[in-house]
Amino acid sequence: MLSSLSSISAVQHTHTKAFFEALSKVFSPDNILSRGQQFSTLAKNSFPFLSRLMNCQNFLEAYSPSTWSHQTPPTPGFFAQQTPELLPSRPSAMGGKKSKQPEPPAFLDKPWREINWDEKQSDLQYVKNYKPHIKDRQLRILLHGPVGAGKSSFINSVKSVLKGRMCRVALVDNTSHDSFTKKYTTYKIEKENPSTFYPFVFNDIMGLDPSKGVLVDDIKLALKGHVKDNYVFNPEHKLSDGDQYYNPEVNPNDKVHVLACVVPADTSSQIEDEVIRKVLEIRKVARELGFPQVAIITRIDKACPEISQDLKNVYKSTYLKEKMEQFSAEVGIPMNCIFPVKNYSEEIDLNDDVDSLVLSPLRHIIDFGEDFMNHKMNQFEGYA
Ligand SMILES: Nc1nc2c(ncn2[C@@H]2O[C@H](COP(=O)(O)OP(=O)(O)OP(=O)(O)O)[C@@H](O)[C@H]2O)c(=O)[nH]1
Ligand SMILES: [Mg+2]
Repeated sequence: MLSSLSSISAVQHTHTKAFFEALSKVFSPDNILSRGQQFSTLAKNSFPFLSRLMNCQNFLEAYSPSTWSHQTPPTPGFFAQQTPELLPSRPSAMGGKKSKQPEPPAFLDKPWREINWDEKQSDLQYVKNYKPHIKDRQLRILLHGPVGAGKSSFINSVKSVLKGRMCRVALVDNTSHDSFTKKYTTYKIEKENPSTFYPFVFNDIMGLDPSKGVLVDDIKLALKGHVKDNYVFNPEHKLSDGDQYYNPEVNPNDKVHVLACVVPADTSSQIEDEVIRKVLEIRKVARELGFPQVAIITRIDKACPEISQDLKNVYKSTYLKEKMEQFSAEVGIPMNCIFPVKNYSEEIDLNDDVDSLVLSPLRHIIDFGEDFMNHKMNQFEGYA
């Protein structure tokens, strides 16, 4: 065994992953499993270099956290078959409880995603010109996410960009102990012509909280169009058929077309594991119904001082990119459906860069929702 271990020791400097794969051949999984706890203690006590390797950064990189999620077990191989104490702690999304402290922000020379900062007008025009292919239809976009993530602020930001002036229609709160938004509310946005509206609406809901927030069952009902406006969410009881706010006769415009998960990027707004579990549950229902899903990452200015100084740094920040990748791995939303935004929060006047970042997800949401609506039309609205 010693000679085998010295040969392994030689491998450790080349690549940690390769090292552990070699090690797994020496200690067969069956043998390891049968010894379990004893083996891990023996390994830690007898081979100090092994203990060091368990904690080393190379290991984390070799077994990329981006491949981990609640649905996917850790990378197969030696460690997939080990007792939990041998596994490095799973990084948690968006600065969750278990995440390691973020490293100081670093910057890329070139942005990893292109945004044309000078094309705000064409993006704005695209949104203004949007008309659903199906006559008299409107897109319904449901926002969900942790308490204080910026759901209501995002609706205000969209409305401000489209109206060309600062708007505060959805009430926003700065304390964020409990969800400030309590009622199910549909927000329409007026066009320039009086009494005409954009053909998309936003639904704001109570925030997700480990114990007190909106119930996942109520979100499921909302997705299917069964929740009437002004319903006050009750964290104790779900809405049920027969209640005055239960909509039994759903028409196509009541149903949701795009589900947007709003999450904060800053570490001061850490997301609890229980909230992540609820997001996953909501995503599962939405996936079964075929909804397009996006994530909107807010408070990016609070997450990174360089972004706060200049929003154009948004896709140069490796810190933010890692945050997005972690969230993507945690909940399964692909990176190209995750959009960082800076909501209007302290500003009193509009800013072109803020507008550009808000328009970026909005364009995509409209495209995804339009495709979904047409697809469902072809399937005879089969998700009631
Ligand atoms: N700096 C900064 N602050 C933001 C941003 N988005 C939201 N906020 C602030 O975060 C706080 C919470 O925002 P809300 O819009 O009320 O969050 P919410 O998700 O609607 O919260 P609940 O309704 O309580 O679930 C407010 O003080 C906002 O001004 C952002 O992008 N940057
Ligand atoms: Mg709110």
